[in-house]
Amino acid sequence: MSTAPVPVLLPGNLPNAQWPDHLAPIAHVGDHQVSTNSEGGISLHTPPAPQRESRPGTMGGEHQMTLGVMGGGQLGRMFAHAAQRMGYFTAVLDPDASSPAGHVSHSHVQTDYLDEAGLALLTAQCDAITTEFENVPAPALEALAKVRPVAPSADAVAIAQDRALEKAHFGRCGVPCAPYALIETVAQLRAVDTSLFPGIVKTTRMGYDGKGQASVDSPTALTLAWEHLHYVPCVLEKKLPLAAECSVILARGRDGQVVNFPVQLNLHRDGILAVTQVFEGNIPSVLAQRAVAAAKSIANDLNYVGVLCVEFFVLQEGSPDALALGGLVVNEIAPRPHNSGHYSMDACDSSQFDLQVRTLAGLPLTQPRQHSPAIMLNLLGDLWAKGTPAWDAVLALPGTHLHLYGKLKASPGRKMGHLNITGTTIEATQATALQAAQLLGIAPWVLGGGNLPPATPA
Ligand code: AIR
Repeated sequence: MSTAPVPVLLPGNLPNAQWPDHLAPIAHVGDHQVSTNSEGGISLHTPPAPQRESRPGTMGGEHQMTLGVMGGGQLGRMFAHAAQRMGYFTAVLDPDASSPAGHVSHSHVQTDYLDEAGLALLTAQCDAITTEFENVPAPALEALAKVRPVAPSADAVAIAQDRALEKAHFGRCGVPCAPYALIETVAQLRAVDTSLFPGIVKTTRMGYDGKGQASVDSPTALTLAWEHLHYVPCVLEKKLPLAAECSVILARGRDGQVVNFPVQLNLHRDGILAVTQVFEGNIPSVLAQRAVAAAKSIANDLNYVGVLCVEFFVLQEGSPDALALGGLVVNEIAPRPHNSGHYSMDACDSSQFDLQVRTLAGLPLTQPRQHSPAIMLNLLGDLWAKGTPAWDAVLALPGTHLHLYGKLKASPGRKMGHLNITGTTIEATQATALQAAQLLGIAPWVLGGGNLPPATPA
């Protein structure tokens, strides 16, 4: 979708933004005009701008400047924190009354993502809007984009929401992914090439953190798995011999400028990210360069604006698949900051959330610099099984940075927070991280992942 040029959201340069007379912690959906167009899309007519109080100490100066986010989970919360640090007001749309981002924002529009009155209220409050969850329906972003700058665009999010579209995009960019087959019909199911077994069947839509996936080793298992997945469109991906998983997070501005974080080495357990290690030499530099180049081409070809994460599989050296595919294949993209980039909050001079704010507001981007080796441990709900974890003991370790998301309920596999560990050397960082893990009951890992050449200190 083409949008009008967007002004930089700086003091004295404010588009037609609005904010209710009195800030309330929860903004209720008010009496706003909304209508549905003939194609079933959503049209929003925002009310006229009320007079807004001048707050010279905030971003916007004479006007209050508000950045909005669709989705109120932890990623929205960390975006809100970063935005507020720079003097923006924040507004969140999320159906959950106790959403982590809703709790810390100036406004929480508590409606469904497709609720027209809720979307109208969000646009009335915000100068620009982003998203923190790729499962936010693309039509909602399209409707918002008719009235306000939205980044990333609904088109880019729609591609990231659908594994089939995503893989087609990788193909267009010339970035290899695992061999796969699309399964939308019984005929396609029957025609699956047996070279794809053993494989993983994944729903094309609405999956994250290992949800909507099953391992299958035969056509019979695939048929059963598809039945289990209620015959929704799926892809079957060949299981490749993996040495490791890694990701690249970049930020791309409206002018096409791209900056990136260093490659993150990721360890998943039960389909959920467990540990991220980021330091010089965490993966061989030739693969790191290839991953960064691939991520940039994926973002450029989408004309992407915002923070993008691209996840990769590193293949076992010398395996036939590695020889055929070049050692590294792209797995998927996330059109938002990513769990594997949380270390940037404590180990880099700009975090991924700082860059999300900058891309949304049209502020300049500078290449982030990592100043310390870092290891991130995900704090999943399982750690709360026997009560509150021993934070005091963990925080007594040097270079530990605790981030808790304020979720009211801990359940197994649910991301409740993360612990960043920074240090002066890779070895010291690893030693502290292992101590913290032991205190928390997180299983240890091998520095650098074990299947890659050992890390080489900078
Ligand atoms: N999220 C988005 N895609 C993947 C993940 N993990 C984040 C977003 C979303 C939140 O996880 O911040 O709002 C949902 O977490 P939960 O624990 O409520 O399922």
